Amino acid sequence: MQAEIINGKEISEFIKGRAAKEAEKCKVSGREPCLAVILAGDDPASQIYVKNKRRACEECGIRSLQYTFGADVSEEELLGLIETLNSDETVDGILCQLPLPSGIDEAKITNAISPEKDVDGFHPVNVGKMLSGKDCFLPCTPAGIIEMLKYKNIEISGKNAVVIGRSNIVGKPVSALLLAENATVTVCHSKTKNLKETVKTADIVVAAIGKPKFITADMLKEGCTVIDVGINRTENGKLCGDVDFENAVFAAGAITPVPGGVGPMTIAMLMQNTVKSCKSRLNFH
Ligand code: L34
Repeated sequence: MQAEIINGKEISEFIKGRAAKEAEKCKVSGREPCLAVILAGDDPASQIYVKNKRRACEECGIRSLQYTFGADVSEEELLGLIETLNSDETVDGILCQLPLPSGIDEAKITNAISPEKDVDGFHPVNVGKMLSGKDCFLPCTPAGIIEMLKYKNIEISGKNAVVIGRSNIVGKPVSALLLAENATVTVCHSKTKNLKETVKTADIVVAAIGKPKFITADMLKEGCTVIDVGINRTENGKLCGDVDFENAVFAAGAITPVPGGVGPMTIAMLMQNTVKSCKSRLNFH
């Protein structure tokens, strides 16, 4: 039997629709929500993602500001801009698209963004709050994954979730969020000895490795849910995930495609976070 294909595009439209309604309320009671995006360097993928973010802002009635720099931008320049945006009362969200050009200390930049405007949820204050289950900005990709599972009524509580990858922006935070939803979470990474056997135990697999088709059908437990976070480009420019979709689709019970899976969810959650920030800054809930 073929797995149900989880349509991230469709779910993201639902979330953006909800964000748009909230954005309209903000506008009525004060001003439009506003997101400032900083793009530095010439990573072609980043350019696409930032363009998609800007388009989503337009769809949701969120004002968007974009600041573009070359790969030769200095840390001081970025820190100066962030300081200006931090103290601009009309700016609700600030994000600096990663990766940054080499030589720039990503942590230093991330930490400079005011936690109240950190719609990426990357600031240590928000990471700490997330880990202790407090209200905060949740990182967009991990939050989008949880949202997808809930939207599809896929049970998380009591299930075995195996996360492959331990990055600060996906692997670690998605593990924390799955744990908060009462999953039994295992995190695999490059030093994991029995990866294949571990993945086989998973009811929910989150693949965030960055290697095309790393997760193959034979690793999956029949009927499991597969969330593919990878976006890899093949030689001919085609997008491909970390999961061998064509074969995994016959082993899994539900699976996300690439493109049209997690990517659009990341952007929808960013819209939700921006509106959340605006609402709290306008003092209504
Ligand atoms: N600061 N840096 C910061 N915040 C983020 O949340 C991100 N991320 C990741 C990379 N760096 C970041 C994103 O925005 C990944 N990411 C992201 C955003 C959007 C899409 C993919 C990744 C996306 O739109 N994906 C489309 C395909 C786009 C394409 O053609 O490449 C999809 O359907 O998956």
